[in-house]
Amino acid sequence: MMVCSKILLLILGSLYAVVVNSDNLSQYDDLKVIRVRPVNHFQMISLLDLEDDIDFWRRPDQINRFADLMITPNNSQRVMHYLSSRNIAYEILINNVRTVVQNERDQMAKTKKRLEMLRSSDSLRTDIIVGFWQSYQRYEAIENLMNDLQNKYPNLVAKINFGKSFEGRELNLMRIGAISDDKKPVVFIEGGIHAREWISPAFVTHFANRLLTGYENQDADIKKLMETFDFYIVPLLNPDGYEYTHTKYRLWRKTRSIQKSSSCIGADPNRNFGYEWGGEGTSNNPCSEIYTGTKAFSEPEVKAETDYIMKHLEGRALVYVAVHSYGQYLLYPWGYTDKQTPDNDRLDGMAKLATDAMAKRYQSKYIYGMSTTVLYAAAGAGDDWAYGAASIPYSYTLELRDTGSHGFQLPPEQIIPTSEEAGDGMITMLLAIIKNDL
Ligand code: 0X9
Ligand code: ZN
Repeated sequence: MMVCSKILLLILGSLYAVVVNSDNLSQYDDLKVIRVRPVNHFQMISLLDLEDDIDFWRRPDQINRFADLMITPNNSQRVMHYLSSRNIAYEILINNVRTVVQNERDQMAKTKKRLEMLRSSDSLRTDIIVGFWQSYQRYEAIENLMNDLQNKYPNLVAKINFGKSFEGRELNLMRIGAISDDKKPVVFIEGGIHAREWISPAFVTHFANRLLTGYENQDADIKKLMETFDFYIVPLLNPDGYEYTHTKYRLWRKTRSIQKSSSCIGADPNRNFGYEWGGEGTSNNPCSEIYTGTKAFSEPEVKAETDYIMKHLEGRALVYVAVHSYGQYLLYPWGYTDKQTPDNDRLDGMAKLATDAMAKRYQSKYIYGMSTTVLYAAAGAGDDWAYGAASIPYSYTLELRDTGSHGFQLPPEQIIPTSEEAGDGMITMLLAIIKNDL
């Protein structure tokens, strides 16, 4: 009897583990990412026709420019046939997404072990913060980092709540800057709007820490930035989606809002801003990865951020940078039309300086330019809203590493180098803005 109930407990226990740990690796089995390059208008339109059913890791937009799409065992035959009947050539970028997810997990587990060992050794206790960027962190750890930084640098950091996510998580940002009697111009940095782009919150928090340690160590450039600007840094704008990528499905992009009209979940928060909402490069199909949401600002995360900027930072915000991945681009408006903004030369000049700086440390090549020219048209994104509606003159989208070999699953050992080079670009650009404008 005793043995029977033990066995029953064991069975129930393993069943529980399967249910709870539903981010089963087998769901990534034989998912492939292929790269296609449309060479004429017909091929381009044919690819765009696939958009509502297929997860485009990089959207097709222009002839001769590549697009990356993820195909599943269910649709691969159909897609291959579709491509070959239209003479669209492809190459395999990731042969099995499962392997990439598995590698990422293994590496994160190893780092976790190493850090646990470090934690137990007293002498190294103070260096623990360094471990934060050796792996990708969960929502709670990011929250704790903000608390730790605020406690460590009470005169330089304030953690500020600006709303709640759809599932009720707190949305917090850090205000960072040297104390000043004057109202300083603001640099607003938005991280983690797309759930699966894990390098974004990692870089943004690394940059916050770089500002603080640089100021503490009297680094002249950083001192200048900290005395000139107030930084408002949102590490994770889409915590619901982000947590979902850690627990259920690594490749989730959107928010997690429940839709009245569909069983599909979430909207693309970077199609949900109220500037040219619903224009080019968006979808009104709730199942699409680029779903606009039911109306502009329908997503509480986007609403909270934009309300905060309008209410507290209007007229002061000088720079807005939305941090994404992947592709290595520094983009500026417009993203909804191929017309240039009146500030094109200024935006372009700063982007050139930043990308030159980003190449210095590790020779990483970042392409810069207007969104619609170098990438694709996508309306309702944060950068267009910041420039067009909030009148923030320097508005950018930074797409971090890599150029496709790992895509969203950038290996954790690249967190620090990526953050270092991106930080170099930010610092150079902000110093140039001070020289030019203030
Ligand atoms: O499509 C997006 O939202 C961004 N790329 S991502 O692969 N991270 O999803 C690019 C947005 C560029 N800005 C505009 N189109 N306005
Ligand atoms: Zn993104």
